Amino acid sequence: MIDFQHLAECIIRGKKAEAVALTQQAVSEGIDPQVIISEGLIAGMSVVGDRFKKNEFYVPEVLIAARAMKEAVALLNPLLAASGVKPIGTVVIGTVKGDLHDIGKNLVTMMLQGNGFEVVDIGVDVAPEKFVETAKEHNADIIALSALLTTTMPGMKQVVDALIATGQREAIKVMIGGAPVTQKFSDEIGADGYAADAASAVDLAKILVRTVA
Ligand code: B1M
Repeated sequence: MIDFQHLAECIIRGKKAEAVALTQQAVSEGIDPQVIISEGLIAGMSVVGDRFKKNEFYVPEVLIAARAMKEAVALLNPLLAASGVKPIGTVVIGTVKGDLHDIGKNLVTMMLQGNGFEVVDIGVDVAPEKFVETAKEHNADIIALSALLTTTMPGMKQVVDALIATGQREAIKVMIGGAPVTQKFSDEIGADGYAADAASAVDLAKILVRTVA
């Protein structure tokens, strides 16, 4: 019988092969993939997020845990698709125009995926129109914008403006983050929220997805 605590511990420690083997065992035992995700994988990733917030874990530990999580989820994805389980929300994420920094964005992406969101990652140096088009195409709940340069931060406002111009501002939430970004800036540009790190981004996305019109 699968020990979910053990599976969660494998995610926390980033033991990829063992996490995948235990996930496979759970599947073989006929356990619902959604239960495997929530009781084992997300349980582990939540601990990783908490430790990261408290500076008990640093970027390498989070990346290793996220990699283990990704492999285990990959095993479950076909089963989830077949059973019609819905993600808790869809997020289109990217780094804004002119900005090539993607390490933080990738961390946020993995944490969101690890917590049950479907994430469409459109990369770096993304034009405002591309965010809006992709969000529409995927019927996204949230556009998530990352910027690491003070010079590219205005690109975040351009995405908000592009949503307003295309009449979609009410339907799609905008969250922003990155080292130079602040809550004050988020308020100034009319975004829906700012998150300081990847774990807080998950908390914010969970709140925003509940308020989508
Ligand atoms: Co650049 N760079 N860089 N750089 N770089 C910074 C950002 C800088 C602060 C360094 C410095 O001068 N001290 C500085 C910006 C200064 C400023 O604007 N105020 C800078 C500069 C100037 C530049 C160039 C212009 C340098 C040059 O060419 N003259 C150039 C610009 C290129 C471009 O983008 N057009 C450049 C290039 C690069 C590299 C390519 C070499 C490389 C990027 C590699 C890559 O990303 N693939 C790089 C790096 C690595 C950095 C530093 C050293 C590290 C950034 C990083 O990855 N941090 C950085 C200095 C620093 O921060 N100490 C620096 C780790 C990452 C996990 O943190 O990205 O903050 P971070 O993400 C966090 C949170 O911010 C948050 O969650 C993450 C996890 O906690 N978060 C979100 C991020 N996005 C979020 C989105 C959310 C929510 C939370 O919701 C949507």
